[in-house]
Amino acid sequence: MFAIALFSLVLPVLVSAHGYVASVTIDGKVYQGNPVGTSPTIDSVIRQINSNSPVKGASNPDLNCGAGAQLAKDVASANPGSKLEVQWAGGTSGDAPWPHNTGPIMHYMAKCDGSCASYDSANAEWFKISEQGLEPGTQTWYQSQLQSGSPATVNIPSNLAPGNYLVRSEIIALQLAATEGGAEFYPACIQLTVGGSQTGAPTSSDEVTFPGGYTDTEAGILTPNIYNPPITYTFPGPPIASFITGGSSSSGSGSSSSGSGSSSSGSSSSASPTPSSSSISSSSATPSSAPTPSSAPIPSTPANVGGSPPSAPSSPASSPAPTSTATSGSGSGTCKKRKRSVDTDSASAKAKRGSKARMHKRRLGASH
Ligand SMILES: [Cu+2]
Repeated sequence: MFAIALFSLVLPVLVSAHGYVASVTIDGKVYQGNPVGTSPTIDSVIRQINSNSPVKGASNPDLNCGAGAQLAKDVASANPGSKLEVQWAGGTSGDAPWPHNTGPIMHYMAKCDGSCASYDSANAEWFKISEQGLEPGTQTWYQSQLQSGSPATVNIPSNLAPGNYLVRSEIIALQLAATEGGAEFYPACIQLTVGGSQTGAPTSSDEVTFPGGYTDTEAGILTPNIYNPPITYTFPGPPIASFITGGSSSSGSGSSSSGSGSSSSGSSSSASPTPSSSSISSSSATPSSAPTPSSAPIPSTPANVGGSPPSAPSSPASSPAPTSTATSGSGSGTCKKRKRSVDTDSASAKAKRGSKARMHKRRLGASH
């Protein structure tokens, strides 16, 4: 009896260290975030959260921009093709590395109604711009690179129309996701103004709300075989917006394929099917390794995000960044590290498509 009690006391501790976005670097300029749950001292572009614990449950309002997310004071300038390096950190003050290594990293964007500094994103229409799962040909998740201090990297779509946008960076940690409700969501929002004169925009079938875009039981969130290789990982949520992937039939009309595997993202071949497997990190910072799915027609428009190097404009090199205390790779994450011998097959059979996501749209309380 006592032994059991003790055990249950100890176990939660092992998985209790989590994290947040400590800073973001946009075309080389660093923007710091405020530490979790503190009185903000920086006019940041990153919406501050009040807990670094994971958001649990697909209908949780905090799935939008993170736990108790607050509007941020500033907005960062970016352009089509701009490179964002999102520095996920462990703990609450940016001094430890990201603690988890199992599960996808995804990025979404949504247009703000007016300035993002005053925009309540509870009903924002999010479209996916990138998704990264297992590194092609390996048994390693891209997420594991964050443990060594690398940022999650994503490019603003090179053909995105100008405007005010939020970028929603999301990590899902799946170490407990063999059980329904076990998936840990870590969303974070960054406020941007995107310049340029491109015209790319999502269609309504590309868009979802958060909550609304996920269910607790869909593939990629409920993952009974997460430690039972080989894994064929299916990303949750909508496919990458069609204007990014080239508008080819890949993401279809969004109406024809709910639930089915979609012809498009070359389901389970070996290479990562989406053109979005930008290097998170380490090696080359430039995302130039996107494998083009052989099956999919080559889009005339370069498939941005991690795809071909953006025709990017020179970054508006303006004032120097605030301090640049990006998290270093040192420190000690305390989260229990589960085994990470997930088998290859980075292929992701895309199961859900736009129409389904659309269906889930609904209003679920407000929170930023
Ligand atoms: Cu954690």
